[in-house]
Amino acid sequence: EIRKYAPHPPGSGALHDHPNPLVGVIMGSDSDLGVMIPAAKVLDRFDIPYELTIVSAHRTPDRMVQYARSAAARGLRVIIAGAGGAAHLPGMVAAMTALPVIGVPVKGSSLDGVDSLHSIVQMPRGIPVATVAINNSMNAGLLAVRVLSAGIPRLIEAMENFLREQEKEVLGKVSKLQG
Ligand code: RP5
Repeated sequence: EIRKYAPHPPGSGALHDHPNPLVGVIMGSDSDLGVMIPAAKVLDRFDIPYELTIVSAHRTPDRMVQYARSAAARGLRVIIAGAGGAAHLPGMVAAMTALPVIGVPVKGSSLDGVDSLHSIVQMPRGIPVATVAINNSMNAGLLAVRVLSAGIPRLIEAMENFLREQEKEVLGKVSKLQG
């Protein structure tokens, strides 16, 4: 059963924003926050409890190990991990948990984020990381909802509604253009 989410100000940086989070939204640095907020907004929209925090693979390696190793036992079901540069966070976390990990390549100041994309998407065999487009944490949130929705009619219905709304919005623009 998917528990209801009690709203909180996203970006509070707390390790446990909700007592029973199902999704862990982590990022390598506070400089990634702006890119990662859309993932949190999607989870808000679908009433999914989540936590949002900073876990740096290279600056806080012990925290990363502790986070990944304890994630499943704490009740998380999906982890969304955003990182820029040599973006090893999603892969390292995936190596230390059996949970599905969705990686968000964050566009840094150099190389247009292609470095992050390659770091995340090119995981060697055995350790999968689902990778979304550069800076597209909204899709990471939507994918997390889809992962969670297996066997949960409320979530499947909510996703179908979302798709219909999106379609309606585009068709509205088509009619407007055509006058
Ligand atoms: C990575 O290095 C972070 O994910 C961030 O995208 C990048 C730059 O971090 P800061 O130097 O801005 O903290 O760890």
